[in-house]
Amino acid sequence: MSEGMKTQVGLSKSFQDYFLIGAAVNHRTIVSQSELLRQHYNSITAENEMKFESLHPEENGYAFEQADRIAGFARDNGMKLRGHTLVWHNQTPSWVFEDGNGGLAGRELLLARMKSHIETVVERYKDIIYCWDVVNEAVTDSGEESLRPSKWLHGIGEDYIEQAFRFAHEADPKALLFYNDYNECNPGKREKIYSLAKSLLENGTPIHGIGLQAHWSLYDPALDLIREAIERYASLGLKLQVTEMDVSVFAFDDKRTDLTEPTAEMMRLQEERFKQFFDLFREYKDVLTSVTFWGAADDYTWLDHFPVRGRKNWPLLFDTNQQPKTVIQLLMGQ
Ligand code: HAH
Repeated sequence: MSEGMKTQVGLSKSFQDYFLIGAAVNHRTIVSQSELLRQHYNSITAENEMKFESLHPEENGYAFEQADRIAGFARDNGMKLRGHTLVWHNQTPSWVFEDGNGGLAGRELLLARMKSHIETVVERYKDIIYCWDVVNEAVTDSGEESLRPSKWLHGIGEDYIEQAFRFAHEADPKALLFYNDYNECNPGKREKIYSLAKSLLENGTPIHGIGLQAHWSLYDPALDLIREAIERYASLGLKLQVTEMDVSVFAFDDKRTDLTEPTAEMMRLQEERFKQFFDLFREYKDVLTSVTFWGAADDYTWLDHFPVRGRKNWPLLFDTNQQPKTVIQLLMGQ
């Protein structure tokens, strides 16, 4: 066998002619799931370690250690790294929005802080991070308003999104810059995201893609709505990435907490859904450049706590023992 040839075939290898296969990792899972990650994934995203509150907890102090470890894991293993995320209303420390005298930071101060944060972080990882979620979740889920009321919007104004993309582009002109959001297939929210991206393009903002988080379930969204969302976003000429996929075994309003393992019916439905999603994704390989899961295996998922406290979920392709679910054979047999 020639040098460099992989002896073990993995999921990402099976999809090498289509798109990258990624997983969110954290400082624990790059240890506890390292073999699984190496075998099956060719892209990673830091679940929390590159968010504002993790990297920049105080104005004059950055904390790079855990993010550096994740960047190192990607470098050591020849994996792609997605950056997540520069500007978001959550997991951002309160000092950012304060003026230090008991008042709120004004527009110029906020813009200066945003610029300096983006420059520092993007420049630090520009050798390995090839794309960034520049702005996360800026759009409302429902109602007339398009932009979510947030401290960024309130303090800077509607152009905060465009400013963030410009700062990121200046810091690394080669990085691909994404707008990322959830409920991205809901027709009402889809149109708001579409209009936002369209107006950014029209005023010359350096945006290159839309991230579809894809926090889905056995029941939602319907396949037709996923296809419509892909078509709609792709019509802007932007690249698309599935950035945070998981397939919850519970319907949105299901609050049951009694299960210690998924039912056979849940696994059957999940397999069917994954199969449908990947058949669809393959059809769009020219616009869809990466499919990232928000975790690598069911032994760790953020959905174990959210939105029902203490309830376990089984939303990923590998089980709690990091063994492939049966759907993996179907996906890899293509
Ligand atoms: C995502 N939000 C975030 O982008 C990601 O950074 C985080 O780790 C998990 C999920 C999804 C979301 C949310 O946080 C709250 C309500 C709905 C959806």
